[in-house]
Amino acid sequence: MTRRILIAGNWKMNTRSASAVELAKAVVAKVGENPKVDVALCPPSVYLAAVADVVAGTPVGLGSQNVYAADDGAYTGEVNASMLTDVGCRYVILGHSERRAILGETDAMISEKLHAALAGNLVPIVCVGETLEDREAGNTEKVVETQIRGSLAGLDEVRAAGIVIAYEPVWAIGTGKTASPEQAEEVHAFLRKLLGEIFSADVADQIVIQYGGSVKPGNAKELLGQPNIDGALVGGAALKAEDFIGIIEPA
Ligand code: G2H
Repeated sequence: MTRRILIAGNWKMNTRSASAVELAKAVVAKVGENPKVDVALCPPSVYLAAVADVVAGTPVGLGSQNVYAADDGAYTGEVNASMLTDVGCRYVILGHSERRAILGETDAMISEKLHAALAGNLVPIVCVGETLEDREAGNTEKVVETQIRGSLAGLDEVRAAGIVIAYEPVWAIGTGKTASPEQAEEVHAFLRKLLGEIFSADVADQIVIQYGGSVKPGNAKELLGQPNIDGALVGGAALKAEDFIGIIEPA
């Protein structure tokens, strides 16, 4: 098993140029030169270049929160994978539940983005997760399976081994309610088994599956201690360097 923990900060639509640079500098300084885990920062796209300057030559990776699945052309307002690698991105978050819910992203759209990201040498972080309604109706596994099968459609085994999945139960996002380590592990184990069925057990064993949803210093260690939880996608707690570091250090 070669999985390495990945802690990624999803800054969502927060910060300004000065605070983005300040936050990135504080994280870089605390992470040091030889972290035990992989670390990435995903600022708003307008600040990618500024944060890229800060993380260049350090172990901290850069990620985008979205990508458009087309080559250059008449797509007003959009940014493609080639542009993201050009400014120094290594990762791209795809299908975050906020984009699914607010911007109407579907599994088919996420699958197109996934293929564009991989063609552009980006590591996709594909988000899946159920709503409270889904969970209470006993549909968690069915919902995440549909999202996984749809979002990863057409993906081959070789490329699958290099992707990242983020399990983010919608009811735990920004609500302060975290899935218990047991609740999260149950879904992560299901996802690993599902990935084994779609690809192979060997590929499933290599795929990093992050947990996301109100991760903070106080709950990270226990979550990350679960056998199938390989990292965290962190929102609110990634906006304060000391909180973000408090998640990375014990990981
Ligand atoms: C889930 C997470 C980051 P938060 O959206 O992707 O945000 O940690 O604020 O729940």
